[in-house]
Amino acid sequence: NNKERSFIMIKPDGVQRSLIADIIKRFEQKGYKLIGIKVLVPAKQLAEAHYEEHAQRPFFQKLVSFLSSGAVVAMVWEGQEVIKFSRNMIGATNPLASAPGTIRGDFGVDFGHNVIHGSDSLTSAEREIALWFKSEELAQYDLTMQAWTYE
Ligand code: DAT
Ligand code: MG
Repeated sequence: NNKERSFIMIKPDGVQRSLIADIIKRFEQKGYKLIGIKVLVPAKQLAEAHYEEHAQRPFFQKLVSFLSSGAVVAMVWEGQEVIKFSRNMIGATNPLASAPGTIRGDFGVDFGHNVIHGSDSLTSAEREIALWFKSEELAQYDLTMQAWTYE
């Protein structure tokens, strides 16, 4: 279904390294539709809620302070299989293991600073979108280009 939505976030390292336009360009050129976007410095509480599944992991505090250490670009992208496919575009969690051509493979070097987040399932996409966006912050509109993206 081409209404599937994923939560995609450029992390503080990606913003500081001027990768915003490059990353957005990849999603836009793929044919996905941007329906929500904002820049914010996440409060620690929001960062903790975002990564709650990792609360018991030894790297949790470091992860949360990193995410709230600077501005992030939080986005919602819509399109067919966008959750699974954007994970492929993003690449493996460890930038050293992520393939060239993926966002982490092309732009990242170290584990904690891996440039971007993308939801890993429908359940986490729904949870993360609701955590970061109010429903009125998500735009409903038609992209005429989509008649050419989808057959
Ligand atoms: P992903 O971001 O690919 O969904 P994840 O959900 O397993 O990966 O982990 C969330 C973030 O936590 C990840 O982007 C980087 C950090 N992280 C994961 N595993 C780690 C580890 N073993 N050591 C340090 N940081 C780690
Ligand atoms: Mg994850």
